[in-house]
Amino acid sequence: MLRALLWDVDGTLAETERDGHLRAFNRAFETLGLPWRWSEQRYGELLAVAGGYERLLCDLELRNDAPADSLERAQLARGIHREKNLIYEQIVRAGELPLRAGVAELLEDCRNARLTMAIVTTTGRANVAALLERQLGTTWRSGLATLICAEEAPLKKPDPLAYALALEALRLAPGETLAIEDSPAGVEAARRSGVPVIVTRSHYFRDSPVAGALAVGPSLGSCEGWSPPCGAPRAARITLDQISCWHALRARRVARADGAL
Ligand code: XBP
Ligand code: MG
Repeated sequence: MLRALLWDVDGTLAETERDGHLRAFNRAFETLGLPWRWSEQRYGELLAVAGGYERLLCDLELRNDAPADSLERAQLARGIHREKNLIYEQIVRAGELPLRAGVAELLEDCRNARLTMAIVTTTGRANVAALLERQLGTTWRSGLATLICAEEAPLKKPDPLAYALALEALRLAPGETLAIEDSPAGVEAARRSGVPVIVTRSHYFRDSPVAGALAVGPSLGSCEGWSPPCGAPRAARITLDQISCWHALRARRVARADGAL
C-alpha cells in the first residue's frame, strides 16, 4: 500500500534549472564582475554534476582564467554560489518560477487523502522554502512530513543518501513509498534506496534514459504520452488514483516474484 509520496524539487516541482538556477548563476557572474556566462546548452552539460556548488567547481576546473590554486578556486566557487542563491531567491520571490502543470493539484489530492508527503532534494532548504511559499502560500508545509535537503544529505543524487534519510524519518519501508523525479540522477538515487519512482520529464532531461522507472511521461498536467498508459486516458491530469494504480501494479509484480501470488 502506498503510504507516502516523495517529491523531488528541481525540474519536478518547477523548471528551476533553466528558468531559475541558470539565470541566477549568470547574474551572479555579472554581479561579481566575472566574465563567464553559461549558455542553456552548456548548463545542460553541467547538469551531469549534481549540486550547484559542485557543478560550478567542475566548470572552474576546466577554465584557464579561473584560479589555478584549488583552495582559491573553492573559495571563489563558494562566493559565487552564495550570490547565486540570493539571486535565485529573488527570482523565486518575484513569482517567476511557477509550479509545473499538475503539481499543485496532485499536492492537493495527497492532502485531501491525508497521504504523507516529503521533499527529497539535493538543493538547499532556503531555495525550497522560497519556492513553495511563493507558489503555495504560508501553509506550504501542510502535508509535508519531512524535508530532506542538501543540508541533511551532503552526498547528492545519484547517491541514495537523501532517500535513505527520508525513509528513516518517515519510518517506512521503500515499497510503501513512491518518488516523483525528473532526472536520471534522481531516478538512480531512488532506485538505489529501493524506492519505486515515476518520472515527469523536464526540459533538460526530455530524452534521457531513465531505466527502471515505474512510469514515465511528459507532465503531471496531462495523461497523454505516459508509459505505461494511464488507466483513465481522458482524465485531465495525473491524479493520486493513477499514482496509486502504478504503485499497486509494481506491488503485484514484486509479490509474484516472491511467489506470494
Ligand atoms: C538538482 C540539483 C540542484 C540544483 C542547484 O536537485 O542538482 O543542485 O541544480 O541547487 P533536485 P544548489 O534533487 O531537486 O533535482 O545550487 O542549491 O545546489
Ligand atoms: Mg530534479
